[in-house]
Amino acid sequence: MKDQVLAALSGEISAIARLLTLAETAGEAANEVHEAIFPHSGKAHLIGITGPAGAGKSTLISKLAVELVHGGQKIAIIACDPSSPNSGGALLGDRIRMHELVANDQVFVRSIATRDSSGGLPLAAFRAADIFDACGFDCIIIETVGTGQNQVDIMQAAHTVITVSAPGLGDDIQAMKSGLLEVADIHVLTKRDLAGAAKALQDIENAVRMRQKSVTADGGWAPVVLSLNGLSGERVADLQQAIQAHYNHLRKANNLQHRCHRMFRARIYREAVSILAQNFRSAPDQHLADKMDRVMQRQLTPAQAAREIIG
Ligand SMILES: Nc1nc2c(ncn2[C@@H]2O[C@H](COP(=O)(O)OP(=O)(O)OP(=O)(O)O)[C@@H](O)[C@H]2O)c(=O)[nH]1
Ligand SMILES: [Mg+2]
Repeated sequence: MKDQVLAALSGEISAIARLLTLAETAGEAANEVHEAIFPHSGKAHLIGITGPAGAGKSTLISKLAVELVHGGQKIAIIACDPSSPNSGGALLGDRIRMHELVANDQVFVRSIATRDSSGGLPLAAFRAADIFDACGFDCIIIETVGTGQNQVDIMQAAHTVITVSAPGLGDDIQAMKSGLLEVADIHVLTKRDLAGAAKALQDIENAVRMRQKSVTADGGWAPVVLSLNGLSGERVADLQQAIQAHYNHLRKANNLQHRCHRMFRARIYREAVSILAQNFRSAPDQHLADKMDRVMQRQLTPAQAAREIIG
């Protein structure tokens, strides 16, 4: 394992791929890899991109990655697949759309199945991000589908948070406004070539402006709203500039430190929840049955039973 870690740290692609596979399997080996890698991480720019299914995230990320590579950066893309029975197509779709990137050795695309029951981003995605970071990738993009609270929570684990929406998504945009507005640094409306794009952009701008009135500015960063066409690449350069501007902003004063606090708080919380769930699941059946009986007889509250089971 030590040799593999050293090979990966020196940038050897096959060694990186093996570590990524190991990191995805929950258990001792995954922990060992992560513990060896983590001290070498902390240099990359982590970008979280989220939005409703089919909004155009992967199409945009492909174009964005090409721009970033032209700017001299080495890019990793982590696409999270919700691994529902219907999502096989979406994952395959991502692979096809990102196909143009496969030939480019400055871009590494990795799909990760979201297996955890909460439906959120799996911790494995962040382990993967740490591996890419330690192994010399400058910029790591994590794509997740969704608009709910899980995404809001987990997106706090990125340096720069970007929402992607598109005309005609209606309620999805509403849902996104409620939570992600609070955490997103950049709001992208893609598919600006479609009817209704101007109105959808206006809606997002209004929602962002309302939020700014009610919340004190995040270290002075005013969220950017922009529209582009992910298929043709029109105005993708504007997004690249906004990302760079946000990163420059983070590097001023204590902003990066504040953001990193927020990032690790979100991650530690998720790790803690995962450990507790694991403890619960590994409790012996008999132990669980005993507690259940006592709850049924009103000798224990469910909360007392939970505390006794988790220990
Ligand atoms: N007209 C138009 N179509 C677009 C644009 N961007 C993406 N699309 C199309 O929208 C569809 C969905 O694009 P994806 O990039 O797969 O969207 P996604 O958000 O990654 O989808 P999931 O990962 O499945 O949630 C595809 O058919 C794209 O070709 C755009 O700017 N204009
Ligand atoms: Mg996608």
